[in-house]
Amino acid sequence: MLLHRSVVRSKLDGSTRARLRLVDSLWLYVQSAEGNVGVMTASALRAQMPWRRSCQRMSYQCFHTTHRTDSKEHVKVLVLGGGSGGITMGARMKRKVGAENVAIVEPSEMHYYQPIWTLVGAGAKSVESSGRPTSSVIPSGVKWVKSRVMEVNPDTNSVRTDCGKEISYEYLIVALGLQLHYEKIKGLPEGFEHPKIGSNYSVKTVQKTWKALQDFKEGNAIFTFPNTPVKCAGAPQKIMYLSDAFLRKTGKRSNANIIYNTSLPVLFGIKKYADSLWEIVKSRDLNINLRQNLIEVRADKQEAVFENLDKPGETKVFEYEMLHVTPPMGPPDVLKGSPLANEAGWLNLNKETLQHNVYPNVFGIGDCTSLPTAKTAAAVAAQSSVLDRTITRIMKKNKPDKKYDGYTSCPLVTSYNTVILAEFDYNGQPLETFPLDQSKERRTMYYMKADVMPHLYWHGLLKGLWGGPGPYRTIMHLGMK
Ligand code: FAD
Ligand code: UQ1
Repeated sequence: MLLHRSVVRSKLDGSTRARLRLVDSLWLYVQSAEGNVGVMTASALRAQMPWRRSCQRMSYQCFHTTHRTDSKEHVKVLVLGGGSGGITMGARMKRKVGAENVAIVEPSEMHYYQPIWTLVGAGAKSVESSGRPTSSVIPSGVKWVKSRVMEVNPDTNSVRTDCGKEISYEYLIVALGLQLHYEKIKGLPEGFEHPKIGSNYSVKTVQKTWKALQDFKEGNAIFTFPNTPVKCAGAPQKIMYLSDAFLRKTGKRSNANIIYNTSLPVLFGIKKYADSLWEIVKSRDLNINLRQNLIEVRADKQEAVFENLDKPGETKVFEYEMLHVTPPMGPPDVLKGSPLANEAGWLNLNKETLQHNVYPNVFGIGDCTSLPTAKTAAAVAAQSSVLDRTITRIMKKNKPDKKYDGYTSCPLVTSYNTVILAEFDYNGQPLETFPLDQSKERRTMYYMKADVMPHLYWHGLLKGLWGGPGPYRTIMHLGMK
């Protein structure tokens, strides 16, 4: 159960037996002696509990069980991470080897459909609609190991969890997602305790975006894109288009200077869609500054500091009335420096088969991988059907025969009723599902993004029944060149 911060505070008063667990550098899950669980910021917690000043440096503690369990278990197929990729592969592997032979390691009580956070930040959907209990998405009969993986030892085919459990496996599927690094921006994450700042990238801060937008009076509305790989590279600018539309709708647009400060040298990586986006940007009077990287937020003064990536040492301070932060991102800590990672820390996979380049019984899917394509749930869908096939072949001692082409998709929300549906492959070539020009803003695509995709996610992808639009693309393009 998640409790409001203030409730957590009151529950904690006098409760020295509260158990704490660092979720990221900002948020802590807190479990009081009565067993209630909540989240609060690290700084708020330090203020509450001076005897725990070092909590930010605390090691992870086993959260879900009262005592550490130094035990051993074995499973045929072990899945690390119960996000989009992990649940999807759990469902597919259950069909392959039987539920009793599959386990998923995932610490979170809630599973979120992250793509809808773009619309939550703009007030078009509720945050509640984005989450379901993890227990409800774990395929029935599959074991849910409610812990965090702390160490992966592919040489001994085993992993260790924060509860001290050692789990050995025959086949390992790594689906750990990526890690958000708000703390790499000076002044964050504490800055989120102030108003006028939000971030659609975390369930903790997405409603703050909507609040900042509603409270907007006059001044700069600034949207950022960091100097790292990100998931859904379109999301940092989708919220800008939605904010622009909201301010127009509420008659405040003439008071607003809308600015998109991006670390990238381009607005969007695929020219066909970038051309359309530049047209929109020009027609809606949006200011795009390339190669500008957010390095500091002075939330008390409503100031954001950017470095010019082309002129080292040159920084610029912007005042803001609203700031949307897309945080730096990177591979999960547990992978970085492990034998499974490449030099950059991402899971070292064969980009066509999704089999590990060094350990043949290890596979991966999604944001944690080295696959050189845009990190999206749409990519996870396409990867899942290839990975299913690869693992099946490997289990039968055959060579993988199906190849992932890098398919990924980004529904670029450009207003409260239009979307440009970008779809492309490893070569950056458009790979469009529908037999029409998807670089045009379309209402049908908005409907698909807002109302169809969530169903496809919960009832198709997570059940292992949706492997991406590949087969439909072929049918829809029959008879076309
Ligand atoms: P996740 O779904 O993030 O799952 C990773 C899981 O691993 C998490 O549940 C986490 O708790 C768990 N985990 C992490 N560390 C450990 C550990 N040590 N031990 C055990 N478990 C661990 N995609 C689209 O296709 N279309 C969109 O329009 C779109 N829009 C987006 C908008 C926003 C604002 C965001 C944030 C994302 C968007 N995405 C979109 C991206 C999409 O949500 C991700 O690409 C997708 O969820 C990746 O799946 P994954 O399984 O790799 O990672
Ligand atoms: C998709 O498959 C998918 O995963 C379920 C998404 O994530 C939410 C998407 O945003 C998109 C666009 C796809 C691709 C599906 C079609 C029908 C083009």
